[in-house]
Amino acid sequence: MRPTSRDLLLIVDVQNDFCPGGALAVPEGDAVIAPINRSMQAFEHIVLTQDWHSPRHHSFASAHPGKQPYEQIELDYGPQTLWPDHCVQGTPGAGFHPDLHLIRAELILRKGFRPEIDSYSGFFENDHVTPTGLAGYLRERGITRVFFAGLAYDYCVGYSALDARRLGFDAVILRDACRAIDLNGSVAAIEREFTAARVNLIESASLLA
Ligand code: VGL
Ligand code: ZN
Repeated sequence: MRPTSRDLLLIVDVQNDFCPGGALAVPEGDAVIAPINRSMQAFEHIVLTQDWHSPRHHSFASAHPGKQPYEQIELDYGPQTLWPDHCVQGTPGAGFHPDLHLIRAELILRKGFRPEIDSYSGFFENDHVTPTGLAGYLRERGITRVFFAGLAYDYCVGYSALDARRLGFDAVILRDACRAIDLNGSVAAIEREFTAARVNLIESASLLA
């Protein structure tokens, strides 16, 4: 599967807080870096997303007295899982992992900066209606298929891939270049949605074969 100029690699949230030692560490989060750096060689177009929260963001348990991380609450736009404080704007935890190759990235898209609303997807905030602008960017640049890698498989990668399909893009996840949080069956749940939405899963090695 050789990518063309109409394909783009979207690298999701490979930030210090999602890697071992970080505030919201994904198990083996840093294991995505080697396959991502290798996969970049196969792509003409590369975009990164960066989780970029205001201090006291409403997705943080610390913003809700009496609530603990990983509990779920209802916000105006529906259910929201509460997280430890993470990826706060300008902090080291919000930075990209130092081993990730950034040189060839054409765009860094920040998301989750509005204090009252979370944004798992790179395309829409968690109300599923407020766009980030990414779809317009991709369409203006003639991109028709998006390949996904990064963190976390069952949250920001998965939500982004599902939104890509809703917006009419083909979506392919590089499975070995992602790691999951796996909270309350979140991997099994999102994989059912991948099947229904025709999000494809491949191994990154098949890009360079
Ligand atoms: C993410 C939870 C909260 C992710 C971001 O990048 O998957 N997950 N914020
Ligand atoms: Zn976040």
